[in-house]
Amino acid sequence: MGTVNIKILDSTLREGEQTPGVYFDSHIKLAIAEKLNEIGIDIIETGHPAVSEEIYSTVKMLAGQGYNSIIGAHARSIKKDIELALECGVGFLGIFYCVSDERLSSVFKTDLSSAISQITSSIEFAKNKNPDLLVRYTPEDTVRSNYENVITAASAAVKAGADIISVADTTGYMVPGTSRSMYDYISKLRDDFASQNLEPQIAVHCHNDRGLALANALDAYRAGVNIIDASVLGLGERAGIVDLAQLLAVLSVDYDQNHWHLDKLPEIYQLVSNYSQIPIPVNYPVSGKNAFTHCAGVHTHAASVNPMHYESLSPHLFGRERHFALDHMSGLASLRFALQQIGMDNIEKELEIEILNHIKIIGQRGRIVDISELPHIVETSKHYKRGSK
Ligand code: HCA
Ligand code: CU
Repeated sequence: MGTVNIKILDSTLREGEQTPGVYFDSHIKLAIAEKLNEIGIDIIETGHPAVSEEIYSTVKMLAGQGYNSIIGAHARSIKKDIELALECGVGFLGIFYCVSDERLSSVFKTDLSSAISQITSSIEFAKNKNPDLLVRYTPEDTVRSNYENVITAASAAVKAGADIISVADTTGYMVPGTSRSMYDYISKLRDDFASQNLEPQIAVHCHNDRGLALANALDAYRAGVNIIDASVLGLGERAGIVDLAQLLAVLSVDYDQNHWHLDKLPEIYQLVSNYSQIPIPVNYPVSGKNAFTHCAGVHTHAASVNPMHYESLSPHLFGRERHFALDHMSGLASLRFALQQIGMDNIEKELEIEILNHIKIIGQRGRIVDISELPHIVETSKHYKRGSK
């Protein structure tokens, strides 16, 4: 099935900043939020105002930008955190608190019923101060916590005014098609709310410890979840969370959800990669340098006839171009495509072969020829040919 109008929550500025070594200065956060707003992201989670004064003022600044995206903050289930978030003028507040008996007794020295009264009074406090505020409650490590505790705490949260309940796979534990299926989890949770006449929006937050974050998010989508969390480059604690571009690609191309300006993705990936100092892996789907580059001669030949022979996603959808790599694998098809790109397509075959030899030699040394080198290689090959005769 899938939700008619799926919403995306981007957490690059909150979860993404929990990547070891990553911190975005306030003006970088502004630049990132601007791009997320342009892409058409529904909710931008911008940080936890209680962490520092700088984060507090940044969240406040972002909340005042008048974006279409709703600006959100993160808070523990504590009045002080919630007050600070409300002062920032956010439209969305994510409150989290664990519900596992073991965590509650060993870390918080409390029990479920006290935790629930703290959660409900926090939600009531926030809603009283701002009835328009969208409030999300997340039972941290939802999927590994005792289900009875989750449904009890989450139902109490909804009755206290929470609009959204998030299912957090905090440790990337779920595996599609097994007894730990996100599809089954979300379906059961929704049915158990419905049987009490409760109908909160359901969100999903999938960590990528097993490399299954996107698969689990899509499983949740199939089960009718309303909001999916993601971040640019999948940044986040440990192996991170769902990669935003990959998620939007599949939702747009394969599930006909066309709400986003996907052509803005390369700009935000470059921005986040530069300022997090985390390189985009070359073979990263959608955003990697090689994501739309064909290499082997057989591929480039077939792809130059019709790109769809070796592509199931069009680069143009994502503001990208198709490339044919020029290296030791290249054949005449790649070369001719590249020559066409630089407007040098009237070259006699003998010279083309000479140019290709040049390219192959460079490729065998373990380097790809950049298109900007090509005019110089053409010129050199002419002289090389003359010189060798
Ligand atoms: C955290 C953990 C969290 C919370 C998600 C949420 C998780 O860093 O606080 O509040 O919805 O993965 O459980 O990111
Ligand atoms: Cu998380």
